[in-house]
Amino acid sequence: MSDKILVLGSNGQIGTELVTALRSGYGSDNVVACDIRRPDYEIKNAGPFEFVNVLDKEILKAVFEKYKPTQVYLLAALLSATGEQNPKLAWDLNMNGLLNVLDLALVYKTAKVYWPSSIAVFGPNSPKVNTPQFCTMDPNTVYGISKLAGERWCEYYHQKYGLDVRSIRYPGLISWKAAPGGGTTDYAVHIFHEALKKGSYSSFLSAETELPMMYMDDAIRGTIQLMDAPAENLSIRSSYNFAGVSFTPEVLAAEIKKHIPDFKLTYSENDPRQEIADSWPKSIDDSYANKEWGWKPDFDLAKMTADMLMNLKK
Ligand code: AKB
Repeated sequence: MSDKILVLGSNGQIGTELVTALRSGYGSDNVVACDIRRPDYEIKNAGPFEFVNVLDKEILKAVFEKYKPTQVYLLAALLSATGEQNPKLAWDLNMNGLLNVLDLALVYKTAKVYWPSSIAVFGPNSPKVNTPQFCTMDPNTVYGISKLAGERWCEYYHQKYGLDVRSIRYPGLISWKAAPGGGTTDYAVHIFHEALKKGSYSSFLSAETELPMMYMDDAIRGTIQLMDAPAENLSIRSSYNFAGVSFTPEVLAAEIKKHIPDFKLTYSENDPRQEIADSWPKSIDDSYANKEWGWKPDFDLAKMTADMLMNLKK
């Protein structure tokens, strides 16, 4: 039987690129993009699309019934900054969306489910440098709380019901194809657009705020690598630590200046996202991902910066 894949939340920053990558591996007709919003032209015309709200159980069930997916990627979520503006909606979407999908995956015997977690599961009392897979986790954003609870549910469905659910704790993701959707790490995408457009950028995070980040090419490759890994190699069914590069706004600006020498970075003060960033790790220890499914990032800061600027200029 050939694979049939549902990508729920296909229009977001990750979904836009994941759908394209999955379609090139599994064939366009076998990857169904699903979102509450109209898809962009490229995705709509390259393969099947369905309007799906993951909180609408009837519509979600109808899509499972129609396609009988062998794999489901659930990407629909509210991120850290937007989540703080609407905590109840963030909890509802991030938690009940996940439970709806896990339940239907059991009913329809979906072979594998993918659900993204985040570095937001860590909090002020987690170790900041090389944050380990297992440590104190006291997230203080609704997004982080929902991701940590979601991780526990994923592990629970695996242990109790044998569901093959896999997950990664994404760092901030940097990409040029689709905009990020309301996170604390978004400055690291905006900065590239503004550097090219205006030659300057005002960062909402302070000069020395170091955060774990990753280029989208690495994130997509790692996600598919985890989903392709033999189940018996995977000891973690909550979510894997996953590292790319770590940098501060100041260090990123210095790298951009190598391409745009007149680029100027300034800083805005009193942004609520600063407090969120201060509660997150600076860098991540991803040795479980490395040992169990061979994870190794390909893009360092210099390579990522050059690739971003080259593609955005086009
Ligand atoms: C956010 O900033 O909320 C996200 C994340 C790190 O999960 N990019």
